[in-house]
Amino acid sequence: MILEDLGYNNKLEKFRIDNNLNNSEIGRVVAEHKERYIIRTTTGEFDAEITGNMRFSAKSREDFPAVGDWVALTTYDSDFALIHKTLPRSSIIKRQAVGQFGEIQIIAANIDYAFIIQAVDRDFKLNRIERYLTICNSSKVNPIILLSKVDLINELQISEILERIKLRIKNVPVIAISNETQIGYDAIKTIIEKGKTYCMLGSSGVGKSTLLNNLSGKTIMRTEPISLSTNKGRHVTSHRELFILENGGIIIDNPGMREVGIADSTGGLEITFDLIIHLSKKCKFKDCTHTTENGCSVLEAVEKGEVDKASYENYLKMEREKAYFESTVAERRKKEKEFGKILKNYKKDMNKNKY
Ligand SMILES: Nc1nc2c(ncn2[C@@H]2O[C@H](COP(=O)(O)OP(=O)(O)OP(=O)(O)O)[C@@H](O)[C@H]2O)c(=O)[nH]1
Ligand SMILES: [Mg+2]
Ligand SMILES: [Zn+2]
Repeated sequence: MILEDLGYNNKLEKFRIDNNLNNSEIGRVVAEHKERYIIRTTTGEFDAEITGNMRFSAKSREDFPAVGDWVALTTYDSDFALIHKTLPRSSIIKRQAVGQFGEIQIIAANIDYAFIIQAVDRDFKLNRIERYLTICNSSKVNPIILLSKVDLINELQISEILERIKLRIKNVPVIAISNETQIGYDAIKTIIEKGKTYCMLGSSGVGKSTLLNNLSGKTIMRTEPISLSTNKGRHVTSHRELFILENGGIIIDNPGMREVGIADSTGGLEITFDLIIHLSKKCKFKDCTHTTENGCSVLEAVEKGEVDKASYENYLKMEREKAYFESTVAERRKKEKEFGKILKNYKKDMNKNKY
């Protein structure tokens, strides 16, 4: 195994040399369990923790390693290591942490492509696809939509759903697949390249782990039928993990997500809803909210049916969510700053009192 097999590239190597990391080993985070990491290097797999220094200098969740990250580490024994640096990320997929406003959760780092997976059964929601797209678009990750479990419906129904997706979502590849019949697998296999990293996103039970198992030809992830009584996924996969396929592609499996909250989605909404953004430049008022204003080009286009109404509503909802997220983050920063000042003054007083 060489590092390139794990997705290592020239840019990372340049950083390693420029930062004199010659005395460290380089590895990739393949799994994380509550701040314990499993790192793959050229020599094997290591259980690892971050150094105290790294922990204390971390300002937010983003300063901790995540699955897919490249790290500099020192190995001890045959299976333990300490991580002292995270190498710069080419991309990072994140969402608003469930139940914690203003907090983000990192899904994975250094991802080239995301497979946004939705099953054709009760799981199918265009609004949710747009949500995942926004996250991918703000993360510099190329999205590919996989419509899964198409064995459950007939040809006509499949083309109807594909048509509905295409009406609302342009310029994103959509592949209809079945893990039962393996229809669509050829198309997926032509997309998966050696040394590139793919991340699977989707609700519980859509068939992410089944797809991974089938592509690898091995049962590397446990899969289970969805409980029929509640009709909800059972969250069979409990943690993120990175695997290398035989053709050299690198895939990250994720636990199913129930909520996909928009975190700081710089540019994400603009790309996902480019038509709306384009129209909004022609609105009469510069600060148009596209809700009630006269002379709003967006509203006009919605009325004429040129912009899908549901898509427009989804856009407004995510815009509000983003604004709320940003204000919560700003609020917290302010509080932290105030607390910092108190601490500083306190230390000053302590020093004064010494003399
Ligand atoms: N009919 C049909 N069933 C499928 C297909 N793919 C997966 N399943 C079934 O759906 C159930 C859930 O599949 P998993 O692969 O565990 O789903 P998952 O997305 O990994 O779920 P989590 O790990 O909970 O996020 C299993 O019973 C699979 O056998 C498919 O293409 N067609
Ligand atoms: Mg799974
Ligand atoms: Zn407007």
